[in-house]
Amino acid sequence: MSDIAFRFAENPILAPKNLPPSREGLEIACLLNPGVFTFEEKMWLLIRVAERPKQIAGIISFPILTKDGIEILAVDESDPFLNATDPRVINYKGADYLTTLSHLRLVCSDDGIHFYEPEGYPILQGEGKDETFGIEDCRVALIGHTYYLTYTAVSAHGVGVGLRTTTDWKNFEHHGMIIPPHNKDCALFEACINGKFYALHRPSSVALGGNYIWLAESPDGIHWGRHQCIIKTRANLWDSVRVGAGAAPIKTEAGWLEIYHGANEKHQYALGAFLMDLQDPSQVLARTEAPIMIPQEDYELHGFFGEVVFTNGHVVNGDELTIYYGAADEFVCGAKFSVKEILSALTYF
Ligand code: MAN
Repeated sequence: MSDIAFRFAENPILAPKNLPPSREGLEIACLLNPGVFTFEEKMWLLIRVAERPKQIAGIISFPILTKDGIEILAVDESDPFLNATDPRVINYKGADYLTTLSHLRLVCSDDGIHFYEPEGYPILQGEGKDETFGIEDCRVALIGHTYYLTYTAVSAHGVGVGLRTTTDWKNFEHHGMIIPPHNKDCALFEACINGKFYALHRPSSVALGGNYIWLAESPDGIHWGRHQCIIKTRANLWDSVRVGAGAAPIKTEAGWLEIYHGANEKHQYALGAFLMDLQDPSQVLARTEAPIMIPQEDYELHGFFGEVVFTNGHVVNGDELTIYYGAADEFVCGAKFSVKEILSALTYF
C-alpha cells in the first residue's frame, strides 16, 4: 500500500542523538511530534523531547517533576507489582507512570530541513502539579500577533490540555489547564469565525463514547464551551480505535481542511483528512476513506514505538503543505503534500 506523501529525502531530520539532554544523568529516548511556526523569517519546530534516566540492567527507572526539581523513581524489573509491557507507560502498584518525561525544545532553520538550537531561547518544561509527568505534542497557532501553544499536560491527575501564549518566544503567559482530563490533541483555528475562537480537541472515554474529535467555541481563546462531537472512529478501518486533530485547520475555498491521526487495534498510527464548513465548522462535509500517509519507511516502522506517523505541525505555502511529524515515536521527519490532491481524496457525505 502506498500513500500520497512526499517524504523528505533527508529523513529523519532529527534523531535523539542530535540534541543534548536537558540535564546531566538523563538521556533522550525520543524526539517527536513538533509544533511548527514561522518567526523572524525562520522556520521553527517546538519539539517534544522525551527523556529518561540512563537505565541500569535489571532496574526500570523513570523521572517525575516535583516542586524541587526532577525525582527519579526506580523499580526492580522482577517486582510483581510492576507491569512494563508498554514502552510508553508503566503501571506500578496500580498507578500509571510514563517511562519518559517530556519537555518542549525550540529549534530553527533557514531551509526547513536543517534545524539547530538557537541561543537565548528557553526550554519549556512542565510546571506545577498538573504537569509533573511532563508536557507533550504542542500545537502552535498564530492568532493576530500572539502564538497560542496548546499542549498535553500530564500528571497523576490525568492528561489534559494546557495553554501558554507568547509573542517573542522568550516570555510566556501561562493560562493553566484549559480542558481537563482526559483530553489531548487540541488544535486552535488561526482565525475567528463570526467573532468566535474555535478549537478541535480529543476527550478519551473508556466506557460510553470513544476517542473522538470534538469542536469547541470560545469568546477569548481561553474559556471554552459549546463542545460538539464531530469526528468518530470507524469500525474496521485504519482509524477504528482513536482519532485526534493534527495542527490548525487549513483554510481552503472548499472549507477548513484538517489533517488528523487515526489508530487501529494494533496501535498503528496513520494520517487522514476531513473538511469542515467555512462558516460553521461543526458541519463536517467530507473525509478521506483511505489514509493519506501510512507508516512504511524503516524509520516509521521501527523505533521507540513502531508503526507510527503522527503530526501536530505544518506550514502551508499555496498548494504545498509541509508537515513535520513524529516517526515511530522516536524521530522527527518531514513530508510534503499537495493540498489539491488531499482535497480530491475526500469523500463527501
Ligand atoms: C499515551 C502516549 C504517550 C504519552 C501518554 C500521555 O500513552 O501517547 O506517548 O506520553 O499517552 O500523553
